[in-house]
Amino acid sequence: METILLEKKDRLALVTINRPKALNALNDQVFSELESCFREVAADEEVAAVVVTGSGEKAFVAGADIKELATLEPLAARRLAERGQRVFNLIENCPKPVIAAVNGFALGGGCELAMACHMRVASEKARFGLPEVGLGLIPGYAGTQRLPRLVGKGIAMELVLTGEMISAARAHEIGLVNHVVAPEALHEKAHAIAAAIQSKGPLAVRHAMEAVNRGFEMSREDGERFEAALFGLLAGTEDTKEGLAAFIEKRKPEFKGR
Ligand code: CO8
Repeated sequence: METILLEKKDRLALVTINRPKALNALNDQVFSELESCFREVAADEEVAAVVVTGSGEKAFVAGADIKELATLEPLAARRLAERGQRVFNLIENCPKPVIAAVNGFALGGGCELAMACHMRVASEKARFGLPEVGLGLIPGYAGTQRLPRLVGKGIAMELVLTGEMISAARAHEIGLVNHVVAPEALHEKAHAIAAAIQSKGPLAVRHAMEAVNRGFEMSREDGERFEAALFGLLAGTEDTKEGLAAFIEKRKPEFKGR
């Protein structure tokens, strides 16, 4: 892979979008490689969590590659949007928790990529926005769908219609990011969240993610039914028995992922 760096260490996969000269803009190659990368980490039993970040000091991802967009006919543009949505859905549905470590500009497709991750940690230097309307476009990688779900319809509408760029502090205030930290503490914070998750029962983590993700798109009643079904499934596993026994015996659980 040329545009994505994939490093694995201590059960954590670090995925770095690596086109720093173009502020890590998402072109066709980035999408292909991002897709392969997420298929690999999803299938790798040694990987328990994933952190996604951008290469260089300046940008997480400054959006879709505008030079590539400028050449597109309507049908090709629609196909490109659908393909990007598919890849971002793959990230959202990754069975391992995916944390965006937003180190700089997260604009347009970059903000949409961060929103497709399960959690977002931002450097104080990060900037967020969906500036597409200023280019005569609209967000095309599900930004119009994920942003209102994260921050509410009114604030999402304002950000989408004005294309305004907001600070990390404002992103935190509206619930777009979970934490804002000093730039030098960004990876440490993302890794600490990943480590906290890694210490828990892996099957429970996977089912909890599925309950939140899928339940979010269902009616309340269906979501509760789905949660109860997953709860029942888990109850038959060795991990659940181990977790409960460890509490009663006042010791640390040893989860095996089965
Ligand atoms: N695409 C391609 N190249 C880019 C992009 C981009 N999104 N952003 C920056 N670059 C390139 C610049 O062209 C420049 O290259 P060069 O040195 O060859 O001229 C290099 O990166 C550095 O950028 P700047 O000189 O502009 O750096 P500044 O520090 O002056 O500015 C900004 C940084 C503010 C981030 C500025 O680069 C900028 O505004 N970038 C564009 C941000 C943007 O509008 N993003 C949204 C793009 S549209 C989108 O994401 C749509 C998603 C849905 C698509 C659906 C599929 C059809």
